Amino acid sequence: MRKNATPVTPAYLGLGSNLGDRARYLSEAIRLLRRLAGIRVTAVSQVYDTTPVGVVGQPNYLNLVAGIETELPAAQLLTACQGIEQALGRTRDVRWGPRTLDIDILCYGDLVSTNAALTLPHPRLAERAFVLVPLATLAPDLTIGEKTVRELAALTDRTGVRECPENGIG
Ligand code: A4P
Ligand code: MG
Repeated sequence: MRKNATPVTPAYLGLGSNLGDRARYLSEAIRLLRRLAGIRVTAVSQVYDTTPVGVVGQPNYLNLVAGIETELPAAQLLTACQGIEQALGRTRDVRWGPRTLDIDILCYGDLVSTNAALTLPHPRLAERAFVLVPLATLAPDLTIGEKTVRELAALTDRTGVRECPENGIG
C-alpha cells in the first residue's frame, strides 16, 4: 500500500456550449480534462440539446456532465477548468451569455462553500434541468442539500432538455 497517498475527491462538472461547433467544444474539453495531471475522468453523460436558461435570444446549448476523481484542491480544480475554457476560446462578455465552453464545478466531495469565487455545491444546480437530467444518469443517489439528485431531477421541468444519442462523447 502507498504511504501518504494524496487524497482523491470525487467531483462532478457541468459542461455547456452554445457557440460554434458545440459538440466539438465538449469533446475537446473532455479530451483536455483527461490529459490534466491530478484529474481522472470516471464517467461522461450523454449530450443534451437544451433551451437557454437566464438570457433569452441566444442559441440552444449542448450540455453534459462529467464525473471525475481528483487530487487537486477545489480552488485548483476551478483554475484548471477555467484554463480549459480559455484554451477553447471562451471570452467573458455577458453573464449567462453565449459561450464556446462553460465548465461549472457542480460539487466537490461533500464540500460546502459560500465563497463567491467558488460556491459549492453550485448555487443554481438544484433548479436546472439541463444539469440535473444528465447528472441523474451518473449519480442519482448523490445528495445535494436535503435531496438526492434523482428527487431534484423529478421536481424540475425538463421540457427544454432533449437527449442527443448521436452525440455520445464517452
Ligand atoms: N464560481 C462560483 N462558484 C462556481 C462553481 N461552482 N463552478 C464563479 C464554477 N465557477 C464558479 O462564472 C462566473 C464566476 O463564477 C467565476 O468567476 C467563478 O469564480 P463564469 O463561468 O465566468 O460566468 P457565467 O458562466 O456566465 O456565470 P455563471 O454564474 O457561472 O453562470 P452559470 O450558472 O454557469 O450559467 N442554459 C442552458 N440551457 N445551458 C447552460 O449551460 N449556462 C448558463 C450559465 C446560463 N444558461 C444556460 C447554461
Ligand atoms: Mg459558469
